[in-house]
Amino acid sequence: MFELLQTDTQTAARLGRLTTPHGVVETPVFMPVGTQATVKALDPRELEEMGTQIILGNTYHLYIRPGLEILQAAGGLHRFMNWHKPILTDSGGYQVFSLAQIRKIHPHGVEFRSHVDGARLFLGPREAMAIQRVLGSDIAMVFDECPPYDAPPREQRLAVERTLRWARECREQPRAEGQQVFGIVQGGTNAELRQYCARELVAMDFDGYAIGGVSVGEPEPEMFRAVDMTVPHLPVEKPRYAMGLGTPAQIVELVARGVDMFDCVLPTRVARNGTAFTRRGAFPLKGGAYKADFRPIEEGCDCFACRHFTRAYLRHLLNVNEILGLRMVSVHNTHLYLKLMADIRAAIRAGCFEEFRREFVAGYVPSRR
Ligand code: PRF
Ligand code: ZN
Repeated sequence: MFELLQTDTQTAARLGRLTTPHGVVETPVFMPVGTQATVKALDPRELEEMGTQIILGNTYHLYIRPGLEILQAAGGLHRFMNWHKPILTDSGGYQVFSLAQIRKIHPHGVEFRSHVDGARLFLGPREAMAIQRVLGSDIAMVFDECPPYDAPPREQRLAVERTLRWARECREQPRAEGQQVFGIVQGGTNAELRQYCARELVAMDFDGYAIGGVSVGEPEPEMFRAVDMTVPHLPVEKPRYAMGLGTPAQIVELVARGVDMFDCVLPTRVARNGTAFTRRGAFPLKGGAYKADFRPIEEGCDCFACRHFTRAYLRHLLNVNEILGLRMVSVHNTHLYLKLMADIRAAIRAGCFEEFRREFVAGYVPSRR
C-alpha cells in the first residue's frame, strides 16, 4: 500500500506513493483539514483544482454533528461531502482531550460531555473504529491519549500505556473495505518513552505511523527533538505522519527528518483572520500598507486568487467582512501549502532537496506564533 520510491542522499527525506481505495497519494503530502465535513471556505472543485490529493476529517466532530445515523444514511463521508479522493480521519482521541469536558477515563475509553450541547458521550477504541468504519475513510487513526506538553512524567507514561492498550484494541476492530489503520506514537519529549511507544506499536504492525503529542505548545526545538527521537524507531517501508503540523518552514524541516504526511489548520485558520502565507513568511493583509497595493498576494503565484485579485481589493473585502475575502485568502494559503509539497517532491526527485531546504528556510521569516 506504501511504496518507497526514493530516499534522499543528504537528508532523511523520502519520496513515496500511498495507494488507497479512493486513489493514489504522492508523498510528502499536505492534507487540508476538513473537520466538519468541509475544508473551511473551500469547495471540492477548488480543492481539486489546487491539486489536493487527500483531506483530513474528524471522528469527534462528525460523531457529535451530524451524527452516525446521518453519515450512515449518506453512504459515508465521501458521499456526504461529495469528495471522492482519499480521506484520512483522526480518531477523536486528541479532540476528546483538548475540546471536551472529560468526566472520567475508563479502561476502554473516555466519558465526556459534548463541547456543543453538554450531552454525555463515550468514545474509546471500539467506538472510534466503529465510527471511522461508517465514515469509510481510506485511513483511520487509532484512539490515543495526547497529554499536555507540560504533563508530569508519570502522566506521560500512563498516557503511553493507555495509548498502547487502546492501539491494540483498535487493531482488532472490524474496518471498512480497504481501510488502512495508523498507530500514533506518544511520549512527550521523553526519548525512552517515545522509543518504547514506537517499538510496541511497530510490533503490532500498523499500515503507517503517526507522531502525535507534538506541536502542543512546546517550543519549536523541543518539537524537532521529539520527532528526531521517534523517526529512527519507525520502519522505513511504512508512511510517517506528523499530526497537526506545521508552518511552511517546519514542514520543509520535517520532510528533511523523514516525515511523509502532514495536516495543519494554519493555512485556513489564519486566512480567516486575514493573514496570507507567502514563501517568505506570513503577513496580515488587512494592514494599511496594502491599501493601494495592486499586486497579487504573492508575485508568481498561480492560484485563483492571485490570478484574479489584488492585495488592495482583498484587503478591502477583509475590512468590510465580505465572505469572498476570506475565501480567496483560504484559496491562496492552501494553494501555497500544496505547491510547496509539489516543489518538495520535485526537489527530492531531482536530488537537490538539501539545497531547496537551505534556500527555503533562509528565505522564510517566521512570524510571532
Ligand atoms: N493525536 C491525535 N490527533 C492529533 C494529535 C495527537 O497527538 C495532535 C498533536 N499535534 C494533533 N492531532 N489523535
Ligand atoms: Zn496565490
